[in-house]
Amino acid sequence: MSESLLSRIARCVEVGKCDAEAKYPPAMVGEPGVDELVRQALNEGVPAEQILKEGLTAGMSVIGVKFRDNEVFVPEVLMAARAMHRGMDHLRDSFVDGSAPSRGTIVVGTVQGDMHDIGKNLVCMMLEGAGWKVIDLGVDCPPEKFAGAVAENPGCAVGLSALLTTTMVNMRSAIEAIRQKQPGTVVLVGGAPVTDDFARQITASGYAADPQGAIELLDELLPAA
Ligand code: B1M
Repeated sequence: MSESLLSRIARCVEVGKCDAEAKYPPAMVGEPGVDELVRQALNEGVPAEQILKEGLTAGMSVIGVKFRDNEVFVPEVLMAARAMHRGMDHLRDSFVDGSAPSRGTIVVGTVQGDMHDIGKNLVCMMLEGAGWKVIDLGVDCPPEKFAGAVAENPGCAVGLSALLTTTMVNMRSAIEAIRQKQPGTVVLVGGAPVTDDFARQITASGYAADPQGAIELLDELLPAA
């Protein structure tokens, strides 16, 4: 039962079906969308992690492959991203229940030139759930924006996200600007094209492949007092 529900969520992300009221895609007018189906899954007790992985992210992976293969284009991907956000809104409370003690402050942003924020938002949500105070700078953040946030939050850690091979190089200048303001700042990097090796080259403190990896790396680099 919940398996087919998760497949329906994935399908709705793939085709950009946000909710029952949505007029897009025309073939699905009146049918439930991500909004209703994610709520239904939560009501049925499906764990938020499973909804995220087997529903929302699964749908986004399909659209990712189609985008790469030129089977769909930017408008379709934007519709899918919008639908995914609708689902993530419902999962936020499950990941961020406020029960974890404060672990410190982390500034997070997508680097300059890069507009991708779905993965970064997930990382922010999970870090909040793990007890971090997250300052989300958004997308397309120039080095000075990170440096400014670090100056305003002494002792904070920083998380940089990039999804493009052309923008991941901007992580280096962001790290330089951050460390100029606050030497020794712990800076994590992540995003699909980023690797451990690249992280070492740009003197990042570490690379995390996913939000859980980011939480564990922070625990390792900045152990709780
Ligand atoms: Co873009 N895009 N996109 N895109 N897009 C990719 C990244 C791409 C791989 C698609 C493809 O060709 N298959 C490709 C990059 C190729 C490359 O550089 N090698 C690409 C391209 C080329 C582009 C444009 C240049 C397309 C164009 O205009 N011709 C353009 C660039 C715009 C810009 O940024 N300047 C563009 C635009 C867009 C949209 C705006 C349409 C939209 C973004 C909407 C949004 O984010 N609000 C979009 C999308 C949605 C994608 C794909 C389909 C999905 C990305 C995504 O959200 N994944 C993507 C293909 C793909 O990845 N399959 C693609 C789901 C998300 C949960 O995963 O972001 O990887 P991800 O995050 C993961 C991990 O990476 C990690 O944790 C997350 C959760 O597990 N993580 C971190 C991320 N940040 C982290 C930070 C950490 C730790 C872990 O620590 C700090």
